[in-house]
Amino acid sequence: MNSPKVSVLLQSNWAEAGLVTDVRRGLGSIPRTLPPKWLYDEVGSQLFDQITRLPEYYPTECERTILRDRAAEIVATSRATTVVELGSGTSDKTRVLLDAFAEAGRLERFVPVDVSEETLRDAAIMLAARYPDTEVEAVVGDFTLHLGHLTGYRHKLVAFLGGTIGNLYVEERGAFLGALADSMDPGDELLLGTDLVKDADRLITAYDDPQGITEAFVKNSLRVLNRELGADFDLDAYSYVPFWDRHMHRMDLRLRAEMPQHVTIPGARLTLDLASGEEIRVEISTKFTEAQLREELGVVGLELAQIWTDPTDSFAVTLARK
Ligand code: AVJ
Repeated sequence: MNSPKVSVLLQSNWAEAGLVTDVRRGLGSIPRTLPPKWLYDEVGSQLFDQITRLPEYYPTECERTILRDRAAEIVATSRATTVVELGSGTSDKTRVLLDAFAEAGRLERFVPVDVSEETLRDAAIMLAARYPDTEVEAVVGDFTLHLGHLTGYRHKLVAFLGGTIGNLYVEERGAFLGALADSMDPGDELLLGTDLVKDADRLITAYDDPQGITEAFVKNSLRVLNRELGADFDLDAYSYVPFWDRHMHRMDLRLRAEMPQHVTIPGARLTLDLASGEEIRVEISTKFTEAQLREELGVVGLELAQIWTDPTDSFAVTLARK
């Protein structure tokens, strides 16, 4: 039996402490923001899963297509023997890639990294059984905090898929890429999934589905605060405002108070007075061009080796090397 190893780097109070800090910092100042990582509680993860199956939401399917059709090419272009996956979840989409590495006899080690210990343990057991010759070393960690712990592997490819990098604000993205590059040795590689700039209609439709699933997903952030911090947000008092910021190349998903709101958030020792029309920024989803990718990776010393897109040129998977 191939047993996975699981290391826990997160402290048990990670979520509680992090949420309070983020809420005090983000909601306590103007413009009011809430980091998107708190969208993914049980309900939020289920809603996101539904989003990925909406006909309007193209990114998941496009990335899956690229990984399926190009897995062998990606493996042939890469020189890695260890695959690290950041925000791995169930590693569902990654499996076709891992299969191709294993088939080529190149999957010595797989290191899935995720904040959700339960999901990760289940995934690690499944993956160890699927790849009997591979060491599965799961890490329960936050990829914004624990990149420094991933330096011990030689010849690694760090996969960061799903377009999650697009959720970081520009400064956060620069800091993240810098820390990531620092955690890599010369020759190590990054496999990055990013959504691409495209016409506004298609983008807005992908984030404003007629069934209202995306709206429910974004509004769930307030429900998380009500439950975890004893807040008293009235969800019906907010409307969902998704818009395309064409200067920043990003979808900007907000909640707007339609009437003045007095909100108490006891768990964060915070009270808010929102004016009528005031907005809370819940999530951005940045879209890239090839030139932008090349530039931002270049700044941190990563050279773009190859970029694969789906047949509709909607989404990109990029291999870069240090
Ligand atoms: C999973 C974070 C990449 O930005 O498209 C989908 C999240 N938010 N619909 C994205 C999301 C609203 C998604 N990411």
